[in-house]
Amino acid sequence: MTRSIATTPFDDQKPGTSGLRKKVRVFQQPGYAKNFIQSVFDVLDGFAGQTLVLGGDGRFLNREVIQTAIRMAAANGFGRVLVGSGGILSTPAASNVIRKYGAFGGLILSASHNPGGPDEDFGIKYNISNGGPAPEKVTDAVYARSKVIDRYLTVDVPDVDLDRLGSTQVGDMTIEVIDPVEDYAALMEELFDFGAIRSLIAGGFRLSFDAMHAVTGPYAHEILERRLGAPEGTVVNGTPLPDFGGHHPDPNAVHAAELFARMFGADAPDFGAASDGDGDRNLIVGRNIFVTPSDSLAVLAANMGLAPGYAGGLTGIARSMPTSGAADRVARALNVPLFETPTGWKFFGNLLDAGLATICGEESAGTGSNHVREKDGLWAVLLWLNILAVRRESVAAIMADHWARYGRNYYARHDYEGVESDAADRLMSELRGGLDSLVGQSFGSSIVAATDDFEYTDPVDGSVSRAQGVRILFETGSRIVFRLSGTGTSGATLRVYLERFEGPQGVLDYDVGTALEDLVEAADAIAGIRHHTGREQPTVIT
Ligand code: G16
Repeated sequence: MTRSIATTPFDDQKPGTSGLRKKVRVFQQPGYAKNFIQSVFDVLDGFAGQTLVLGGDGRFLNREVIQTAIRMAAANGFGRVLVGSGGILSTPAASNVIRKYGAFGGLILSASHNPGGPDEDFGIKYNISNGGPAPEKVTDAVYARSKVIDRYLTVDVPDVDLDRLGSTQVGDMTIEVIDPVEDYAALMEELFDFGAIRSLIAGGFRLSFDAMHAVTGPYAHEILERRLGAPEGTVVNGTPLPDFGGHHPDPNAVHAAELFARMFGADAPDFGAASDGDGDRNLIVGRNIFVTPSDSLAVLAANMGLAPGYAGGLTGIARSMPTSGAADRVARALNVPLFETPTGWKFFGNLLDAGLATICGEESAGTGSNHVREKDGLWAVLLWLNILAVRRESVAAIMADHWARYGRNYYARHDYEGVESDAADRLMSELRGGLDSLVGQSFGSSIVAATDDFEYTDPVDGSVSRAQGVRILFETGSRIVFRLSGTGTSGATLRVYLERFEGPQGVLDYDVGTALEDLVEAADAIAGIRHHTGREQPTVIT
């Protein structure tokens, strides 16, 4: 019944920061998704008879590729596939299912916060048995294989009914269609004090969660409204749609503008939050206050012990390099190590597996812990709620208290999206070429103390990742980081990360834009952003 189908390679199947992301039209080319999935299977060893987890964020093409992957998994010799009903599994829920059921790995179909629909984005990523994204050595091998692949394996069977829970057979392989929410909700109940959050909400605390018509809708309805008693309507845009209702499911001030308006408007709720396409990112907004992801990581780390799942304390904190140093100060106060990794959740996996870090976070709205091996949007929301339920203070009061204790890292990321790739490459290579001569130069009142191109040696397996972002460090402690995004699907996105630190005795209530004005000027002077990109302004500021 297994058929081997001849195919020819595509030359553009290099996984980026998080799996293979391309336009839907690219994935619709005959053989494109199949080549990639077969390339993944071809570089894996020892999965005969084992379990594969399958699910996605429900975007356009999700169901079709799930059916394809089921046939290919059967043909390649997997023993069992666990698939979320409707083809749905959020990224953190998939990570949990992989771990809980001892699966060999999983395929997660998502392009995360990128828009969906026939003219938008699709993606496939492979996660390994610890539930985390495949490390670079695996993704590099997949890319190498994709360049020479000459056949894929499949079976001729009808589509599996993804909307009926239960088991069926495809050849020798069992397919189990599982409830995508149940295992995840049970894990959240283990980690957090649902009783305390329920009584906070019952006492009149109001919250608003924007699921952005993406995967977290069903999870948030179940957990926030059914289990925690928040009134119906707390979750908005709660039905996953193949095109996310025409929006970018990217939880930031631009794409979650309605939530921002609600939280900064008259009669704002006490707490606002949102998640992205596949449910691994989070946005936290208090009444009249936006909490940057870097600050959120620091506050969560400092207060985590208030949640029952973390009452034993932390072993360490990890952040990606461009994430602000706010968490570093918390690590110092807690006397635990701080790990600085390149961008990409995959770099946290080894630290979490080795028990070196308990909480990890990134400036790109991703925070998570050792409960799974992915960042986790609803987890961050629930940890915030647990902290608020214990401290009974407003988000603004918690932030003010945090800054007064640790100081404040003013922080912003400026993205220049859709820049012509050659221009972006030129900008980066000129910047790299001139790094040494920058040291000692003044920009405004700031003098450059050091520069480098970030390099990371994994403390667990010793693997080295080079050229992970250019850092300009000023004598004042301010910092500018430049790197190109590894998740875009058209042109290049230049990311410029700006950070300025004020100690506990400094000015802690500047407007962020004003606080960073000089650094914005310096960034342009150093990298020639206007000159290379032709842009006067960033596309998005987060
Ligand atoms: C992915 C990765 C994150 C990374 C982010 C941005 O997030 O999982 O670790 O920080 O992309 O990466 P880049 O700056 O290269 O675009 P997601 O939510 O898109 O999967």
